[in-house]
Amino acid sequence: MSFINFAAREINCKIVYYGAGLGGKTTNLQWIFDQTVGKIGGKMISLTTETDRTLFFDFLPLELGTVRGFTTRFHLYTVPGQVFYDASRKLILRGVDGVVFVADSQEERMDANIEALDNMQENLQQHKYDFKKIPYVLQLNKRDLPNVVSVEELKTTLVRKNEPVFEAVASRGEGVFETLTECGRRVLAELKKG
Ligand SMILES: Nc1nc2c(ncn2[C@@H]2O[C@H](COP(=O)(O)OP(=O)(O)OP(=O)(O)O)[C@@H](O)[C@H]2O)c(=O)[nH]1
Ligand SMILES: [Mg+2]
Repeated sequence: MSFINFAAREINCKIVYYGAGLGGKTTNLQWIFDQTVGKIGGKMISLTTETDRTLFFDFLPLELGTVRGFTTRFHLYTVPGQVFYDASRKLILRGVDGVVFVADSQEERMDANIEALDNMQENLQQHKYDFKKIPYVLQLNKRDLPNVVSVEELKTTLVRKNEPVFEAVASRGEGVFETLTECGRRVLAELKKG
């Protein structure tokens, strides 16, 4: 649920990057951050465990456009992908306006992708979201690796509604802004309806 700050004439929206462990969610955010607010001295909050993986969330305010004279500010979060952090994932989905699912294109991560997708839908449902209606984008990441599943096969397995699909190499920034912009565009379209 977007939060409107009338005094500042700002609409705050929350986009959550979801997906299995090590799929590249944090890498997406890091790239966006480095190209935007990082350049002007902004801060990204990243809590990590000893093994340097997301424990809680990354946070990134980013302005993408206006709705009826209000500035829109996007807050980007990633969930921890490791299976045992389900409580954190559930918490981070609270108040979400749009979701990006980052799939790992590698053959050996297919089961993990499917498990994470099911888990995402389950957690959205627990927050009473209608998955059919929520702004949602699928990213097929790690397209640079040798052992990847074909895009067609990934689509057959991972597409859950009529969502847009983007190929990406997040570590090189490829497809990163395309993914975010489309999700942001869908969130704004939803806001304009309401
Ligand atoms: N080759 C390749 N490596 C990538 C790509 N994107 C991310 N990586 C690497 O994959 C590893 C995991 O990336 P993260 O962004 O930390 O993954 P995550 O989804 O945030 O993982 P969790 O926080 O554990 O859920 C890192 O070593 C990244 O550099 C990519 O497109 N290609
Ligand atoms: Mg991470």
